[in-house]
Amino acid sequence: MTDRKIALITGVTGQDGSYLSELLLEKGYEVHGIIRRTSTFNTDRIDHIYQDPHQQDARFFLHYGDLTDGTTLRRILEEVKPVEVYNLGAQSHVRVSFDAPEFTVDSVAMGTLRLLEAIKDYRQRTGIDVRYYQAGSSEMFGKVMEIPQKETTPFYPRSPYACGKVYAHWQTVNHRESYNIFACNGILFNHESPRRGETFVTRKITMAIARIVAGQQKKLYLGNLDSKRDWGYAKDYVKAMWLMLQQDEPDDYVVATGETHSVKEFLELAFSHVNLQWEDYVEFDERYLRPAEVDLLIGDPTKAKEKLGWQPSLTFPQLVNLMVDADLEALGISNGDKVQDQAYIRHNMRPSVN
Ligand code: NDP
Ligand code: GDR
Repeated sequence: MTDRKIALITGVTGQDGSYLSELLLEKGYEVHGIIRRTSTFNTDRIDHIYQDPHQQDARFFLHYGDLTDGTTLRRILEEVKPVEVYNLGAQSHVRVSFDAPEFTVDSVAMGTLRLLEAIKDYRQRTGIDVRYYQAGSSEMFGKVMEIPQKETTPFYPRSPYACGKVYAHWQTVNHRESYNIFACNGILFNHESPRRGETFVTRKITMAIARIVAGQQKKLYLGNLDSKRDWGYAKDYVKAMWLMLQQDEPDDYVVATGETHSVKEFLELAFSHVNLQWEDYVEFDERYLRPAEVDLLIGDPTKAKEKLGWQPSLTFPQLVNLMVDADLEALGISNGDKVQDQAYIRHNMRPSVN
């Protein structure tokens, strides 16, 4: 038996799972993550913290499992004996959720129920208290009912993904109220980073910019440029998850920056960081439109600030620049001057004057 805290994370291979693992390891936790078997490796984001489990002092372990497989979730809980469980696993792409609604809802909604039920039974059998974090989303607010959106704003989900998250939210509240489980819902607004999945709009843009500068891509095809999002930095947001589970009482919190920007504004800032004009590269493709769009998200993080002492650390322009620079660096292009030169040389374009 060890004295250190043990945490279990679903979705450990994702953007947030990787940052949360790093945070918990820094805090001295033993961290267990659930990964899915895939035909190609999908552990890029956590390879740098992977430890050989045979190592004496190993504190990071991976287990095969899936939120659609309740038996395995139960077995992993029994084996790992966590005191904190972070449920980050999901088919998390909103557009894709319209194409694969059943799988999306199975992982997002039923997956949450399976995990909560497993925790309930595990706690009853062992007497070990488990604190639970549910990865809720601003997508649950969907159609604008109130601006800014806060914990009390009514939900109006606009996609299978968001409908699944609303179910997961209320099921989490229900397990808290029915069985006295320390269960928290984080209602997190969009959060991005250099580890963001490559088909979400921010990363799609910053990767395209790097490729354009490197001469590997000519056009960037996007859908709706008018929707507005409250974009923050993922590394900050995983801190809020952890903070929620360290409070005296379980509760639900909006985590957001309190600012909103359109996709167009993101494009403007990101392209101008490398002295290019987005209008020269971006083309419309209707396949990226959603059957129902969420037009405007802007969160009110007052409760998280006051009760958790949480703060975002980056401004919107800093986040955009950080992401562009990281994608440039991944292609071996490291600073603004070089960027301007390379763009000029490879495309024979005139660098923009502003
Ligand atoms: P990612 O898409 O980067 O990661 C999702 C993770 O879930 C991956 O590890 C993925 O595994 C795993 N996963 C997918 N399906 C299953 C399944 N059936 N069983 C177990 N695991 C599964 O998401 P993020 O890291 O960006 O987000 C983390 C969570 O927070 C998600 O639940 C997301 O819906 C939610 N969220 C995200 C926000 C954001 O802006 N990033 C905002 C609000 C909520 P694999 O690598 O094998 O695909
Ligand atoms: P979102 O993020 O749907 O808010 O969900 P995404 O980056 O996919 O879309 C943001 C906005 O950009 C518009 N858009 C495009 N989106 C994508 N992916 N690809 C495009 O080519 C494109 N063109 C325009 C979209 O229409 C949308 O308005 C993310 C996910 O991480 C969810 O899991 C999470 O719950 C929410 O954020 C909060």
